[in-house]
Amino acid sequence: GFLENVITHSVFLGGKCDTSFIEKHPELLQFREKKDRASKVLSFLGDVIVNGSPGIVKPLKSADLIEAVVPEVDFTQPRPSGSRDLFMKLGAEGLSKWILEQKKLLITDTTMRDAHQSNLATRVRTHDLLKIAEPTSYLGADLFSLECWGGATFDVSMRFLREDPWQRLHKLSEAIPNILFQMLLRGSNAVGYTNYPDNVVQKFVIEAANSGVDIFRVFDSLNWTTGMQVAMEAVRKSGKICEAAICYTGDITDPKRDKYPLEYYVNMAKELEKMGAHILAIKDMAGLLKPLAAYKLVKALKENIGIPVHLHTHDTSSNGSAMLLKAAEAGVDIVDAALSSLSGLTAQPNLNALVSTLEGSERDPQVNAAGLQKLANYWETVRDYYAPFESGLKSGTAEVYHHEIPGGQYSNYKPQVAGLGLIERWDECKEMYHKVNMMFGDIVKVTPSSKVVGDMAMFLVKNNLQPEDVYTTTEDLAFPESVVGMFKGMLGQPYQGWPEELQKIILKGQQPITCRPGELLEPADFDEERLILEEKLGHRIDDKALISAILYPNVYPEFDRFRQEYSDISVIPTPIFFYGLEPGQETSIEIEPGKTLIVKLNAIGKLHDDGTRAVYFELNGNNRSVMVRDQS
Ligand code: 3PY
Ligand code: ZN
Repeated sequence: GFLENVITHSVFLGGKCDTSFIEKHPELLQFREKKDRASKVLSFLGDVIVNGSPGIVKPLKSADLIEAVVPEVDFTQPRPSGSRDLFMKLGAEGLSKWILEQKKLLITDTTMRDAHQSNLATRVRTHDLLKIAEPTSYLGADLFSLECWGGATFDVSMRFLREDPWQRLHKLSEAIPNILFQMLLRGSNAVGYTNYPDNVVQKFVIEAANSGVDIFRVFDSLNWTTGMQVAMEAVRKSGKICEAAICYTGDITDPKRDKYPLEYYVNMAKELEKMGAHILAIKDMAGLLKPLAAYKLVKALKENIGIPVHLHTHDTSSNGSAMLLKAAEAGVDIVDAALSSLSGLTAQPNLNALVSTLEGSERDPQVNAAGLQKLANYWETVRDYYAPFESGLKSGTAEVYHHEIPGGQYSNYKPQVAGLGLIERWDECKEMYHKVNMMFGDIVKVTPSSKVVGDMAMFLVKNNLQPEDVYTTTEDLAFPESVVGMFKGMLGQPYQGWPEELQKIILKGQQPITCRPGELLEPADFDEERLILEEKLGHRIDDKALISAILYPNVYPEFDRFRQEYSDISVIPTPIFFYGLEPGQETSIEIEPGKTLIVKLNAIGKLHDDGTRAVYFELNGNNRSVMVRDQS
């Protein structure tokens, strides 16, 4: 044990130890009980069976959920060539030209990222993605791209699903080598909620490019192009496709909402083209772009820039399909949509319906409609597994034009409100979101600026305050940290600046910055950070893990500890992962190719005085039990 601990220690492996190494590292003398993979998986299952899954108040019964049918595909046939093959041949510039030459409307499928981020709080697991990955590479081969990474998926996969986002990306790209992979990158905020040093953003892009991302949709949460520079340059340098986004807010057809008129977006688009974008994205994160406005905007952009236009929206109002149709009429090159069963509500409009609508028209997307229906059928069953994460919205709502909550935030804001015990004041919280936006000067709201608006709204509701009270109260208000940071300039600068009086009140004498926050942040010392982390974790880590830990310094170590204790649990089928087993129920878990555990729950033991219970299983026919701490 001792020797093994020494020779597997990160410092020892790093070759940087002298003779004092053993004295300085008392942890070498602590022997961890070595558990095999199967025991770790059983420990995890035991915990879910006794304590449930974190955040799920009303669990389902896994036995009631049926296994999703994976469509039959003849894998002996060669894989159809797709957009990624084209990109390999043409490069980024060549692909951009090719897009402009297409008459057909190109389609990005967001099912694997934004659709479930928006409708299911980002909870879709790698297990369900991987099962449909290979069929997708055949049946969806005519799609322009698959959005399958970035946004909140990075955070949620480690924090809640306990799985490695890099592994998800890598495995998906192995299974789908022919279709372009697209990710959402929050500019200087990478895939987090705060500004990171430039070299962290650069390294993140390099690793993501190496792991399978082809198109990086880069945006800034305040539409501050300065904040997009580093990320855009890093993408261009990696040889991948730089898609720069203008975030759409307000309403260009409403003369009363004149802060962001048509020219504002056209100017921003021209600037992004100059900055080296291969594709321009219209990022309508809340679904505020109305059909007639879309026609105007797309027409104007097509007239003023020479790169393709890619339109992203959310169907919160249920006007999404009409909007896409008008945009297609105006000449938009690519649109985002989601497979029908995960579409609509706060997610993207219905992809299959869009395809049918355009069939036979000038903009016929020329995709395999029957194949895409089979994929949608798979997701229809899978969606049931995630029922506790649904937003509760049952229909589209025009109210979104008023509150302007982004689709990806809606299914997150609601549980946050509930977590503060304010759910019976949900309507007030939505209204307050609107009021806070106006108070902040009518800003672009998208992660992370949207989160700040949400934080402030919840703060005011919780404290029974109205925005006016902030100016008049004699009380010393402890504003949320995110609000102070944003007004300090840590997310960059909003169009036309911050309201000055409010900024003074929030900053309480602190001086705001107006430069790029990245300029003030020390570059990360990757070697140093790696050493610190490896010592803390007690094992070596690769570059991707290092990036995860730098982006999420609190989440990553906890995720790592979890994985040490329970192993890689992304292999467990989703119903079992969330809801466990009932006594007598059996499941099979393929822990690695060809190695399957047949697990049956026999019984749950009585509560012991020390707060633990035994959980009795049958593992591949042998009796096994694990002790679990009962948290109830
Ligand atoms: C994200 O940043 O996660 C978004 O989806 C923004 O719309
Ligand atoms: Zn979105």
